[in-house]
Amino acid sequence: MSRLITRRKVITTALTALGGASGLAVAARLADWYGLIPPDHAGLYGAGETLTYASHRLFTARGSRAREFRPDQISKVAPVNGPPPSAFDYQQLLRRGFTNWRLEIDGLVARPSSFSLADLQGFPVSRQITHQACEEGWSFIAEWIGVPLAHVLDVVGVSPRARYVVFYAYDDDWESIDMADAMHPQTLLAYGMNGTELPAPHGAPLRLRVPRQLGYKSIKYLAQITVVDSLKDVGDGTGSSAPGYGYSWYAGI
Ligand SMILES: Nc1nc2c(c(=O)[nH]1)N[C@H]1C(S)=C(S)[C@@H](COP(=O)(O)O)O[C@H]1N2
Ligand SMILES: [Mo]
Repeated sequence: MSRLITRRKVITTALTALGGASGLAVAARLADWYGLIPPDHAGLYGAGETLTYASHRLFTARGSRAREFRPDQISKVAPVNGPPPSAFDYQQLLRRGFTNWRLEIDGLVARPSSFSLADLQGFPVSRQITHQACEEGWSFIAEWIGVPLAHVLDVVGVSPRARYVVFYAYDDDWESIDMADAMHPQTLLAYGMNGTELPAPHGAPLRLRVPRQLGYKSIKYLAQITVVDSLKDVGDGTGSSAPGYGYSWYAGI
């Protein structure tokens, strides 16, 4: 018997097996129907990513939560990915303790705004002890302190047309998440970590925490947030810097 199995055959077989087991085949059709097509669907992960994204959104209980841990489970060591930006404007903000830093929020919002760190710290405080898993294979548990992104979006008044929230950082990294993740109670704009202010290498003065997705979605060194109805005309249209490095836009876990 020939051992030569085409790639197509392997993929079809795998999808059929998964589809039979968990309704993913149905998800493929529903994804199209409900517009649950990730922005980088034409890329490396294509159909596989569409199926994962659609099945998470269609079949996972609305608002399901990432696991939270006890204080004694916080990791002794928290590795870093992506050192603080070397750009002069960031280094100057850092030297001045971020007193001049502002988070700009624009796009499909009723009240485009500019928040200082003190403004954000004046909003309701949310704490979570969650696991951050890097796609490169390491992870750690830490406590994150911040304001739910949903609260900030409510303050600026998000348009009903909004479908994605886009994030820009001082090191040119950019990311986006859909409204389901943006409004999720565990999605934070974090300014604190393990009981202190956010250390510079972990994203000072403000980072995103999306504990239901892999580490790279939790973008650090935030500068600007833009609310959009489509990612087609944003950057290269793939929704994030991740696809450029071979990773998928949707990194749900
Ligand atoms: N702006 C920015 N955000 C970033 C990165 C980066 O290089 N730049 N790296 C990402 C990756 S790949 C991971 S795993 C996490 C790591 O967070 P940490 O450095 O606090 O451990 O940050 C993410 N956020
Ligand atoms: Mo990562």
